[in-house]
Amino acid sequence: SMGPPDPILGVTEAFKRDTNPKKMNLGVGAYRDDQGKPFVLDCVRKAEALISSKQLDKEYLAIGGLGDFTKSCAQLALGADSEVLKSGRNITVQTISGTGSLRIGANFLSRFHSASRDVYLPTPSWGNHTPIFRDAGMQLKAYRYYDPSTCGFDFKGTLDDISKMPERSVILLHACAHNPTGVDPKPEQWKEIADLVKKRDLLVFFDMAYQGFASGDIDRDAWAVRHFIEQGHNIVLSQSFAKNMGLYGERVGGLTLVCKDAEEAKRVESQLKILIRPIYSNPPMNGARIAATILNTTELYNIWLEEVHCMANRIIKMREQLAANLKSEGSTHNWEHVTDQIGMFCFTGLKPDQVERLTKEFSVYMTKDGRISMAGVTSGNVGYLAHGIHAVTK
Ligand SMILES: Cc1ncc(COP(=O)(O)O)c(C=O)c1O
Ligand SMILES: *[C@@H]1O[C@H](CO)[C@@H](O)[C@H](O)[C@H]1NC(C)=O
Ligand SMILES: CC(=O)N[C@H]1CO[C@H](CO)[C@@H](O)[C@@H]1O
Repeated sequence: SMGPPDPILGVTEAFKRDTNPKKMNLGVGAYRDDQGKPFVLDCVRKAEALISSKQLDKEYLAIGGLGDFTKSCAQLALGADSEVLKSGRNITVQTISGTGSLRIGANFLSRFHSASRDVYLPTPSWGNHTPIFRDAGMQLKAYRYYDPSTCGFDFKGTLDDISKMPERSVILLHACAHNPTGVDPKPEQWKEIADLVKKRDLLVFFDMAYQGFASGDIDRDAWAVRHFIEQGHNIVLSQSFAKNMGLYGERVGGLTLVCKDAEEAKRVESQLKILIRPIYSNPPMNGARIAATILNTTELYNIWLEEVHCMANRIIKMREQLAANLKSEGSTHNWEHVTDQIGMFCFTGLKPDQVERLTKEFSVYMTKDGRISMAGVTSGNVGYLAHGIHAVTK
């Protein structure tokens, strides 16, 4: 029988059919420059030129991927002076971007985490988390995360729900720039969450798809991940380079497991290889070469830091302009959450009927939950967007 279309990609289809010259696609989460054009980072172009000049071969990579890449990938997340890396109790495999890394991680837990197959997702979470874990054979559970009444973090609800999770369950946490809400815990709140998670003896699966994209600072955005590790949590970590290097279609990611010791890391590595081999044998090399070159070449690395900072800043600026324009349109609602939230997405709080009107009357395309991709907002269209939002929320 015919399956239903993908909810997010369906938004893009409808957008393409619309002939209104003012139309806006705020559905898909891909960065655009202030002209609304896809953006290829300068450090990526330079890395490509460097790679091309070396005339490298196209032999298969190892099952776990490119060694230069996995090494730099783990260092980026954990910090170069991480105790975990120094003691060798880490294992990182290159994966097919964040999705592939979540799925390999989910398959691994489904096969080996015999203590529990329950995985707790925040409500709401990235739409793909549910089928990823379900198809891997995990049992889906939920914990409170977002408070619709404040468009902010439901800290009490989160703590209450964690305190009731059966011991040794798996909990999925968004490391930064929570998708779809843009709502992150503050460091003090992360500390309490880490303590409670420890008390419940839960296994933490961090999804870090936006390192650098939230604050513009890669270390600040990795704070929660590093804090949990310092507190003795042996985490599972998914990383994606889709957003922070703009390598969407190259499919570059990493899956890291922090183990009890180097010996356990070796055993985990052996099983990850056994798991990956019958799925895709070995990962693609081009994007991993690009990312590894950037991460391992001082000049390109510094350009990258600057570019991540610029992308994050443009989004932060658009949030400010959207809130200011709503005010000057005469909206009397509280739009503070627009600037409080962080990362690629803004959870506007618009109701489904308001979203429908915004699409029908203003050709502004977004997901039904009221999420807009701030990356699709520019200085040229932010006024039009504010006008439309005000019109449907008066
Ligand atoms: C929370 C979250 N996790 C993972 C991903 C994975 O994306 P990709 O597979 O393109 O790296 C995304 C992308 O939108 C995301 O928002
Ligand atoms: C652990 O990290 C170190 C330092 O980054 C790296 O050299 C090593 O290859 C990693 N180990 C595994 C098994 O990935
Ligand atoms: C700038 C940088 O990170 N260089 C590193 C690239 O990789 C080699 C080999 O792993 C290191 O020795 C360099 O320090």
